Amino acid sequence: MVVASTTTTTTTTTIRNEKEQAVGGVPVIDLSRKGPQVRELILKACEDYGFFKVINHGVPKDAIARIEEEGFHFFAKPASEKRKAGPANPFGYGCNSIGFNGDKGEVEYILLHTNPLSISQASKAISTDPTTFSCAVNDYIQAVRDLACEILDLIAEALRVPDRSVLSSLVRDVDSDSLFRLNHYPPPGTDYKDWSTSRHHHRHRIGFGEHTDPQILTVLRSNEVEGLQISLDDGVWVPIPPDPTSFCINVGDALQVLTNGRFRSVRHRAIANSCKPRLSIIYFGAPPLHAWISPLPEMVTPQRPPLYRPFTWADYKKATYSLRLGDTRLDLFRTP
Ligand code: GA4
Repeated sequence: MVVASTTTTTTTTTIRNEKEQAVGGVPVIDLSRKGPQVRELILKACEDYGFFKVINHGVPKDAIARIEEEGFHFFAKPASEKRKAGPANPFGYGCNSIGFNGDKGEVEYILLHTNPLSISQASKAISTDPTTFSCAVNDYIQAVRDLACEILDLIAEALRVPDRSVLSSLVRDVDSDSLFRLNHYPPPGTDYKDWSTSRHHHRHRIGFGEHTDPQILTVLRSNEVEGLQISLDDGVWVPIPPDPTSFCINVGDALQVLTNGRFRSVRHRAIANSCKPRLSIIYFGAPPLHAWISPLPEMVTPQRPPLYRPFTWADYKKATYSLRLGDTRLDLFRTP
């Protein structure tokens, strides 16, 4: 029997209808249960939510603990030290500024390309022990890439695509443009940067503003501090309860295109209201820059003509960086 439960938050609101039952939770899928049910559950979660949690995922505890320790160690350094690893252009250390078009958030981060050569280069500016840092990053990336690929293979099977590695091969490609990110959300009032911070406690202190992820599949792990929220169709923000033992998986824009709109790349954001620091560790599985992205032939029928025109991942990235965080960039690639 495959176990798919729904996460719940403690709420005083009475559950009145089916729609509200979804509030406060996304499906939780146990990956240790192999077989046809697991892929059907993943398929349904990608269609209905674009977001789900996986448990018994096979990523070694030790790989998670090592990268978490490196992350907290780095962010605890003085601002002047951290700045030596920045500014993020887009890679490196960034503080409050997201992207190049004026987006701001109560967050500091390290953004890296997953190519081992760029990791070893970047590590020199990030750590006084670059080998330990880059080993922790590389081991973690290897484990979560395997997880992402396992999920993508199950998705391809569930969609009855003859080549089950059609999606995972994009992410596994040596030229894959996959990224790795550490986001640190300090508690309100913390002086984590040189200039003064607002000490007012806003109800919604935005850590990372609402957006969709451009890539194929995102694998996120956070510590025990809440903050992640996803947006439902009716504009309701649903908090995703933190669970350091599970991974949050979400569909990216490229997978929405590949499935011809069958899967949803869901808007999400991070709120930084907690009195405890939140650390999220994120892997964005992406194709190579030269790869063409278009709806898979199996997803196109006379009843469901292609919703998007073919484009390369390089085209999409360019569009992504020319727009603001919250913009709906997929609209630029829709068929007339
Ligand atoms: C959102 C998802 C990933 O974190 C990211 C972000 C990227 C960046 O921080 O450099 C972007 C953002 C993200 C989408 C719009 C553009 C690009 C900041 C921004 C304003 C690394 C990504 O690939 O796209």
